[in-house]
Amino acid sequence: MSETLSFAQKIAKAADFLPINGTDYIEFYCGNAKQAAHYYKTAFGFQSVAYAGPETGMRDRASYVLQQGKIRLVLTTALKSDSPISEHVKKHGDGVKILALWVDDAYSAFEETTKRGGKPYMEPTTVTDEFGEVRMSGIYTYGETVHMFIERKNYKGAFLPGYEVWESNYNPSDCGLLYVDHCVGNVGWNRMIPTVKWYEEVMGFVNILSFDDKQINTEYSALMSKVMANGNGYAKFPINEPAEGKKKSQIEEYLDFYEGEGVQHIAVATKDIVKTVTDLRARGVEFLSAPPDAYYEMLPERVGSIDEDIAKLQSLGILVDRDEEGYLLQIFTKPVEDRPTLFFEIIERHGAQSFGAGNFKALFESIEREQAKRGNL
Ligand code: TYF
Ligand code: FE
Repeated sequence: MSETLSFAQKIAKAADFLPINGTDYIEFYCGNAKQAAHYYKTAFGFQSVAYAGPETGMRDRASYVLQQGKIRLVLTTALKSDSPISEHVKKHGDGVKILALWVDDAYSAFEETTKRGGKPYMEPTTVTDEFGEVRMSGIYTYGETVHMFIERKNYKGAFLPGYEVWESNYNPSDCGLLYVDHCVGNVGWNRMIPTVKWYEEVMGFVNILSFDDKQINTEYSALMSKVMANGNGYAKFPINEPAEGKKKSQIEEYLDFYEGEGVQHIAVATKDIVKTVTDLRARGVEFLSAPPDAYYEMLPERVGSIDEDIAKLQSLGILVDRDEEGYLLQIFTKPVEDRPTLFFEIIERHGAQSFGAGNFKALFESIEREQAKRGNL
């Protein structure tokens, strides 16, 4: 690695034409949003927040808004086959359509990014109801994925104008998930350089970490990865590109089954990963298999002293890594759909600002075991 600057020094070099306060919401286009919402409540501990559909005057779709900590998910389904939502689901299966960013000025966000080459998805629009005003706009990023820019003045409604409060009598408890740490995109062959350039030029982001295929090459799972971040580090978008390996890269498997570029994983933070993962497992969330015993035997030597009990981490399959600034704990779910596409990462940071490079070998071998079961290696 060529890093001589700290993470903080690197992001300080980001441009300031697009101030971002964090992730506003992540919207999935799915085949059956009603059931998907039930899954994210039951399995992941999200809470019912808002609803839009025919009952609220939205004729062509139904959207369920869920929240846990600061993480807001929107699950949207089309009500007719003749809909861009249906087209999206037909091609990609259930997946992330929108990574929405909370900005101070949605009009200037659109202006600044489109004049630098961003492709418009939604012209700046002001929407109002009795609870106030929200301004929004959007541009395309990789594949058919979109970055929406959401400006909430003093909006007091449940989510956005058009949505009603969703009062549900089914409210499973939360699992301690707090905020979106990062969202990873998979791009096609030779698409890394233009995608990194796009985040630099259009969004003003900086590249804070890079891994090439020589650093990330298990037996089969060859890939390259570059992390793009904005100026305060609240928006972090790692980008993966497949690389040639002995067999099919996990990124290629994704591209084949998503039928294009898209969001590969959403990393969500917790302050107590042992409790969160214990809860999630009890609720039926499936995680990648734990690395071999040798991984945990080597841990004290590799990461030094940590607050958690290693035997406990091992029994849950939680991975550990360390960088100059501290350590992190992480674990990955299996894909949450039938297509081997989107999955989740649960992460707990103790100072470390990196992404678990020391776990790549163990992690990717675990991913390959799943790829082999699917016959896609
Ligand atoms: O976000 C990251 O970089 C880590 C590791 O296909 C990772 O979570 C990288 C690539 C990948 C799966 C996980
Ligand atoms: Fe990650």
